[in-house]
Amino acid sequence: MKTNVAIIGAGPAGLLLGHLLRAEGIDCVVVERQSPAYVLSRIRAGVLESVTTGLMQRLGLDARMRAEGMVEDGFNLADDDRMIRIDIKALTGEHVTVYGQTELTRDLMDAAPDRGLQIVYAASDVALHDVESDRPWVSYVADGQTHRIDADFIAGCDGFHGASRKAIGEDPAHRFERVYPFGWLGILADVPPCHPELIYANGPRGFALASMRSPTRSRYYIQVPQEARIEDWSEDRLWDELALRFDPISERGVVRGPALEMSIAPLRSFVFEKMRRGRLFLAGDAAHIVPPTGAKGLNLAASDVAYLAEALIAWFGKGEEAPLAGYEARALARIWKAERFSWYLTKLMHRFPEDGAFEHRMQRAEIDYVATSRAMQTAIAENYVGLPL
Ligand code: RFL
Ligand code: PHB
Repeated sequence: MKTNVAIIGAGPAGLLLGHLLRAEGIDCVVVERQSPAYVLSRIRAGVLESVTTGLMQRLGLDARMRAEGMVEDGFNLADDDRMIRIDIKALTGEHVTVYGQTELTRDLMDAAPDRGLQIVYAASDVALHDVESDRPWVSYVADGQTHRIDADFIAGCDGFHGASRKAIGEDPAHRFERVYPFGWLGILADVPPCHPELIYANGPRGFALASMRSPTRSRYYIQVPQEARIEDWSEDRLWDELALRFDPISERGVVRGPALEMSIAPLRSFVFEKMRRGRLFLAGDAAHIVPPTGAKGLNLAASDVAYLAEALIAWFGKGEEAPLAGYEARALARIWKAERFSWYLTKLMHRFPEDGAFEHRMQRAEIDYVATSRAMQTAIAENYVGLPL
């Protein structure tokens, strides 16, 4: 098979890139290791910046998102029993949209056949070849047969554990990493959220987040030690913990219900600064990870592919090399700022096992400063809604 751009990975980065290229008549094929059902079963992001919703709008794929997504004009930081509302609408004129990654992915998947975007699911042993030549190619195994895709370019959108970053070469000089000594235990349930807006809470029992997917579906997380195992957490134990943390500060208190999903995600900050090798480009989690505090991961994947699509469109349309040459620097400038914000909010809102009384007083002083300073709140709000492209 021959195509213009072979895209590895059908997560948000790969699917968005595929649609952006197809909208300009550029041929592409997406190769995904998992099945469609598996991809849709991963419960991840919930908060979208206008950069991300804007891309869906530009593609004309935003009808369901506009109908079902929840516009949020503010969110809350809680410190023990004090709530600080960050009025993002008043401070920035913008809002964020609560719309699950699963739903966004489904919209992109469903629209693929009509837009001529071919997606090969359940492709195993995906390998990248000759990425420094003008004719890079991808091989994979499906239905017991080895297939080959010849392309002009390869886009590595295959997440943190994918094959593309390895094909760039895992030189430690390009890796910048911080692993946090805790994870997030999350639960999704069809119960009304405890509060109309998100609450990021730093309490004596550790960090907790009250989020949602709709007025009838809640998403909660709590900080758990790095070594915590999901088997040690019954649903009842988690609901008890959430009630302890949110009943005193939320509008309605925590409503319990059967879990639709429960899982633990480790927290990591990671940037791989080499996002290009020859005709291979990385985008999204393949090149960087943020801790979920701040809700930046999916949104960064979206801004990467907006830049990459623009550069590829300029190459195919006008033969321009410069936008492709500038992709890495342009993407990294936004990535590092989102890394900084996610790291800052993680440090501000979590209990670190190595921290003593002094560090805790520093955290409290910082939160107190946020509570009383419009400048601090504006800085937080403008990062939360997303820095401009
Ligand atoms: P993905 O979504 O990991 O997709 C990569 C795809 O590549 C496939 N793949 C391969 N395909 C072929 N060959 C291989 N060798 C392959 N290896 C992997 C995978 O199966 C997969 O389908 O990366 P992408 O597209 O870059 O998207 C990134 C986002 O998924 C991620 O950044 C966000 O989910 C992060 N995130 C959040 N981001 C936000 O913007 N807002 C949030 O509110 C938010 N909350 C979260 C989050 C991530 C979380 N977890 C579980 C990590 C909350 C959590 C709990
Ligand atoms: C979510 O709803 O899953 C969510 C919201 C905000 C975050 C992270 C995750 O910062």
